[in-house]
Amino acid sequence: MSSGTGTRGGLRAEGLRFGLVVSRFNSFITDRLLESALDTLRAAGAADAALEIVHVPGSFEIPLAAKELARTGRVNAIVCIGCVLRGETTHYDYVCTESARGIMLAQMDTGVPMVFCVLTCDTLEQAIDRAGLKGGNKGAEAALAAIEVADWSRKLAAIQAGRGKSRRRR
Ligand code: INI
Repeated sequence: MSSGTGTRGGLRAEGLRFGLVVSRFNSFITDRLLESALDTLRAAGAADAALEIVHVPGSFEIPLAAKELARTGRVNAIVCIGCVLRGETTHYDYVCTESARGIMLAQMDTGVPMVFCVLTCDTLEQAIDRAGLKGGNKGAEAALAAIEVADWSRKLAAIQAGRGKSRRRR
């Protein structure tokens, strides 16, 4: 049980705008994640014109594209989609780490919420399970998270703008 007031994001997407930054690497997986994210956003009420997709070569390139998209001021939240599969070398670790860190830095720098839909899997089977088979589809989950954070971010920005006005009146 909790008491007091709270700000909670809703799960409706009318009037919200979304960016989707998608890696082409392992596109067999990322295409499925993207389709599921788009279906979920549309089902929640997002207009097609409110969905902006940016394609990048690999997950390593997601953070900068997300940051640049955020800076346009055209989106309320960004879904970052990629799939990194472990290989024989340590390349996997660098791509995963920098993609996650870069996305976090990009959202903290810009103030535009970004959700992490970069699968980091040991095997292709694990990725397939998370892109529509056994484990559901992480693209849909990420889209719901994006709607929620976009909504509360917009609500908190409105509160801050209201405070700014009342301070200026004093
Ligand atoms: N990028 C991925 O998104 N997934 C991978 O599994 C992957 N592997 O295995 O190499 C990958 N590498 C490419 C990387 O993201 C960059 O595009 C590349 O290093 C150029 O900067």
